[in-house]
Amino acid sequence: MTKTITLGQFIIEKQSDFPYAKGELSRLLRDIGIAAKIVNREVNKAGLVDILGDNGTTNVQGEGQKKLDVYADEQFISALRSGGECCVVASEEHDECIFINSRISQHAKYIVCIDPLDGSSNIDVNVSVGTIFSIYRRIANEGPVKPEEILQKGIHQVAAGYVVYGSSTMLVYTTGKGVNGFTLDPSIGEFCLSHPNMQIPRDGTIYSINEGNYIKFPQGVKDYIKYCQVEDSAGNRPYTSRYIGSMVADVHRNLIKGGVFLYPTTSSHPRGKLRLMYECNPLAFIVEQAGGKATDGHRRILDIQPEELHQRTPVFMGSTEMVEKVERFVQLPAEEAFAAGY
Ligand code: AHM
Ligand code: MG
Repeated sequence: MTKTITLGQFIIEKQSDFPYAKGELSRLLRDIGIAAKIVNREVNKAGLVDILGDNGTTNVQGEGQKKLDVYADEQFISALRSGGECCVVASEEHDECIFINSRISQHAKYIVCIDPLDGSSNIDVNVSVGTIFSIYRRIANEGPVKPEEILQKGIHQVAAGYVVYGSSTMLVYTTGKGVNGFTLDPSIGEFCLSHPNMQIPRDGTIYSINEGNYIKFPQGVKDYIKYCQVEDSAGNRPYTSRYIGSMVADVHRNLIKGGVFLYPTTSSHPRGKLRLMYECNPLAFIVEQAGGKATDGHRRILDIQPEELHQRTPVFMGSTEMVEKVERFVQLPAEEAFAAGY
């Protein structure tokens, strides 16, 4: 019989990867894991209780919030607050950062950026949603947290992860030493190691994009879509199109099967739609750690200097070969790209 390794056990085992670590990051990850289980319980019974529907408030992007977004946000913030290892939380659901000023967190070293419930338009229809988180270490050791400590580039993440609430619930995370996935076993209420050392295939045949926005895409992206649809048996084209509309679920599938996820600039979102700090950076860190690539078409996502908390960015992430091909289409005029056989 194979031995079951729970998330808690795994985190403790891996603490020795960081000789200087005193267990704070491990406790932080454990706190996030516990909050994820609580949110999972509510997401699972979303169809049963009167928790569905608009909450009547809007978030900073002016989008309608669902009640479960609010619930998830409260659960994660409360877990981080009571855990004592986090000094600042930046959440998609709040205009400003939340500074945690409690007695137990006065020496807290970590900053957490989180999208508590991503893809929330899918809740009402029983389709996968997710949580995305990103963890930074403070630059200073003491004193009030400065804006530059929060607006760090993605390359400075010390850990990142996501939870996908799907046909099963999984938590996937990295601390910069590979990617590991845990599936929630509801019978024991524990995340158990199910996907050790996840590696994204170098190439793939799945492209994930909201093609309904085709008319609004930059020419290079339109050309790439056409490239995906052209018949070429040697190159396994036409490719398969898969778009769930929950970034976590789309990226998770591509991580396992190989593929590329695209959310480019559009004429209605000229800076892209997805957020750098708590959607693109953490998923880019995971995709890179699994051997893939994440760019905005020109720059590595993790190298972008954030200027504001809710900054948006275009994003192309997934299997290295596919992302590099997208980049060539985005960077070259169409005729040149086709002439070059991209
Ligand atoms: P949300 O944070 O408001 O849920 O929006 C983010 C989601 C992503 O999960 C998903 O990839 C994207 O928005 C879908 O957007 P669209 O409906 O424009 O395709
Ligand atoms: Mg989101």
